[in-house]
Amino acid sequence: MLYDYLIEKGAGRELAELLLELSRAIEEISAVIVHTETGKAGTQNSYGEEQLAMDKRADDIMARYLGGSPYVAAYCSEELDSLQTANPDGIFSVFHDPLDGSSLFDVNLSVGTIIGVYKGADVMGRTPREQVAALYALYGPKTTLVVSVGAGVHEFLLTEGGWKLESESLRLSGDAKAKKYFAPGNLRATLEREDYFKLVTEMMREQYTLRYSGGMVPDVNHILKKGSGVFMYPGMPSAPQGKLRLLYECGPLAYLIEQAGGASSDGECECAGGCGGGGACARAQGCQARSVLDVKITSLTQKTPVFLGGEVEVRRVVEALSKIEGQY
Ligand code: P6P
Repeated sequence: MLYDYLIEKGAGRELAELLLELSRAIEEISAVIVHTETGKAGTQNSYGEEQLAMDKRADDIMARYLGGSPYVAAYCSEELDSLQTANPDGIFSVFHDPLDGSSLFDVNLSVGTIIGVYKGADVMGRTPREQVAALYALYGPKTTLVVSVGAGVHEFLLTEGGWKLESESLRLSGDAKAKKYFAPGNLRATLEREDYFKLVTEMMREQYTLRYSGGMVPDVNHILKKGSGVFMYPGMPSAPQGKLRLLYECGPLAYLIEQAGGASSDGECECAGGCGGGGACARAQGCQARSVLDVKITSLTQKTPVFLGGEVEVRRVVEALSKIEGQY
């Protein structure tokens, strides 16, 4: 089912085979999650963040599938320090967050796996627009897999009989009458930047419904499944690039949101005036919010501010938030 569907959507045989292997890794992670204790692994990742036993378990499962795949030349994850060489004859490189939102794992909230796939072994100097596929798994009450190979966004449900197509062509409707949801992350930034405080306050006054769990996968999944909403995780003077990683989180999710007819941005405004940043010009000349997909990849651990959702809402956010020194 999944393999044939991916081929039908235009994936070549090798890519469809790779995504099938990744779906098997997700099945294994899903099964392990239910029975794994929530203890700490006693180690830290390359960001100095405490790793949970389940972080390591999920990363090890992914590494086993990626390292053993004939299609993978190289891979890296949020939990690893460096690019891992896999098969010298491999075609793709894979970047993933094996258990995103793991800090929610010990309180039994939904977590996910995020995966971006590129052709070639080296992505430095390239952009997430070159991804040939992106997908996430959501380990909620149900385990679902949401994937795109460049022909729309499609959701599969893990059943006892395997992966079954649950929703075809998820779309962000852009309908102004659709219910308004927002996921304002990094609220601590409102203490450091008046523009974000003002934007969040305005959206509350406009009666946006809050849907923020602290897990990027369930929060972005909510936007895709409802067909409306905006996820925000801005930078701030004490952390201009924010917290979320370009390769392992923002790039794949931006690919999926844009494949569903939505928009993404890092907050940069590429206006005709060439001001090189959000703020004054955006209001004057119409904001050309730079897509997350066009952010140049300069390191494996690169972070970026990120705004994902309906086109109108993403543009509004970029116009409302000004450039922070050192943010771009
Ligand atoms: P905060 C989870 O740790 C994560 O990486 C994303 O899944 C999530 O959107 C974000 O961080 C939550 O960050 O600052 O709200 O804890």
